[in-house]
Amino acid sequence: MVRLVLVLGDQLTPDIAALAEADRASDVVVMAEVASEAGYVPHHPKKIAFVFAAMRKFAAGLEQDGWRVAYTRLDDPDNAGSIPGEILRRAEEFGAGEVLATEPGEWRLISALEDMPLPVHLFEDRRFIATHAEFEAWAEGRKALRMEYFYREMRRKTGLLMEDGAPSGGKWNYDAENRKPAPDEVTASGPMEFTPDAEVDAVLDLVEARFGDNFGTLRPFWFATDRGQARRHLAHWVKTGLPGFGDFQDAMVRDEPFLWHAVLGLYLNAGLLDPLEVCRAAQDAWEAGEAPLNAVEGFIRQIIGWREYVRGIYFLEGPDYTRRNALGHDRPLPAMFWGAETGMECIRQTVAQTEAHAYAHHIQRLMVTGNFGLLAGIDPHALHEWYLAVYADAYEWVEAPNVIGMSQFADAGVIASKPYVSSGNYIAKMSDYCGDCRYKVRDKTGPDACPFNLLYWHFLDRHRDRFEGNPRLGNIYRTWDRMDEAKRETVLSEARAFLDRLDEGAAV
Ligand code: FAD
Ligand code: DLZ
Ligand code: SF4
Repeated sequence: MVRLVLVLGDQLTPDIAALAEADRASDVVVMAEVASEAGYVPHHPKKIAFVFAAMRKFAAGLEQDGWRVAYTRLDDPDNAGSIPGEILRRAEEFGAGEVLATEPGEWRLISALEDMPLPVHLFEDRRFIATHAEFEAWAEGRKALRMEYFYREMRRKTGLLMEDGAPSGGKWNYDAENRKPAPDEVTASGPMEFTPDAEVDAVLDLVEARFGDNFGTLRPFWFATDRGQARRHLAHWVKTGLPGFGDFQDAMVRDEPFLWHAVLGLYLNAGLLDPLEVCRAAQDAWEAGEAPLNAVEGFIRQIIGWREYVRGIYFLEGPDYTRRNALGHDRPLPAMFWGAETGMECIRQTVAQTEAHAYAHHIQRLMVTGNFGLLAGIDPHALHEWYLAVYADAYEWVEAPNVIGMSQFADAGVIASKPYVSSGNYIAKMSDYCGDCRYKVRDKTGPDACPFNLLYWHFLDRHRDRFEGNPRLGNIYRTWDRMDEAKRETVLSEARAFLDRLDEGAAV
């Protein structure tokens, strides 16, 4: 009997579980560009174009390898509009009685597949280092699920940067040498850019016609769209970006969106690159003396530590995770997140480059937009949907733990031991944004006070009951309490006035 083999837009890996279980002589691969996936949040046009172009090229590669592929384009008149709809249509067309699928990275699609009226065999996604069972076993009985300990397990499992059972260089973590402030000169050359070929161009036209009104600039489009290009980008970055990766990992520089960052998340998450191949390329560079250990360890930790850890949390915590709201925040997302005018230069820079490239680096996501969202009490679900829409590397399994957990503390501390909040000082130290801002980062109150300075205390004050006892925040509450009472009242009333302006939809 014919079986259908489902390959989703972020499963573009030749030996993905469902393909590995299938028989190319008799089974039919189903791939579909569908309105439901392209529209469940208003994805950035560059992200949609990347997914569709990479899907088309991957399907062509499968056909060359002898697979029968039933590929549906978005504008096919028979397009059923959803993944379940396409499966049913193709099952009827080919007389198929069952489906082989690799577990999707989102509860929404997992339950849609489980509810299908024909048998769907879901295979665990093997592109990750930790299996679900391994993560569950690690988490079992622990009071706190801290990434650092999980990361050490992953080092031992993969053997990356390990010598005779001990970490290379004698330390597990070289972060103390990383995270320097913004440099005077940016010497990294940025990601490798690829000129669209005719096939990619056709996708761009389609995306422009159908999703041109979504937030985000489609052209120039420069992403890699197949494995060969993604590997060339990786090799380029290992040479030009990796050596400076650790030092300037947290720095932010005006009009420099990429700095030394890898811009690999979108390729890893779609399946064009494998996490171990990427880590081995970094390790090889260290062994060849081409990159320092602090950079290579820091990078490998992001991939086999953070990336695996957040995935483990997503599946451990269950389908309600994106609805968590431990702090009861309910303010709507401000228009400046969609590009509306703002005097806050750090937000303007971060949103403008997000609009242009569907990219912002970690510290911009965490300490600029995320920090603002948390301090201002923005609804975490609205922020979750925003992050899911605007970044080319965003899929729920990786985005939600970062937003709901790490950035918004909406999971009540499953991921973060304290909320990632800061006043304007942190942004001033790590970036050159403040010099060009309508606000003054040194002003703690008054008409020009940096909004982060006001909102920081407002946040701590309104959540005092929850955070006062946190050992990492105790000193900060003591500083606040030592402040003159009149000054504290001025800070809080100016913060409230700022939030009122935000609620009125005024440009801030
Ligand atoms: P680099 O900074 O060069 O890091 C290398 C790689 O490490 C990344 O490509 C990524 O695969 C991995 N990595 C680093 N940090 C993390 C992390 N915290 N979680 C998972 N992987 C990590 N990452 C996504 O892949 N998709 C998302 O939707 C996403 N949303 C985020 C939302 C918020 C609020 C925050 C704070 C972080 C988010 N991250 C997300 C994590 C991180 O910011 C991105 O992986 C990174 O910025 C991607 O850029 P890069 O490839 O240049 O990464
Ligand atoms: C992100 C995305 C988009 C924009 N479009 C499609 C699509 O048309 N067809 C498809 O199979 N996958 C798409 N994807 C990726 C899915 O949304 C992704 O598989 C789920 O979010 C699970 O991670
Ligand atoms: Fe951002 Fe405040 Fe600096 Fe302006 S002064 S760029 S709002 S941190």
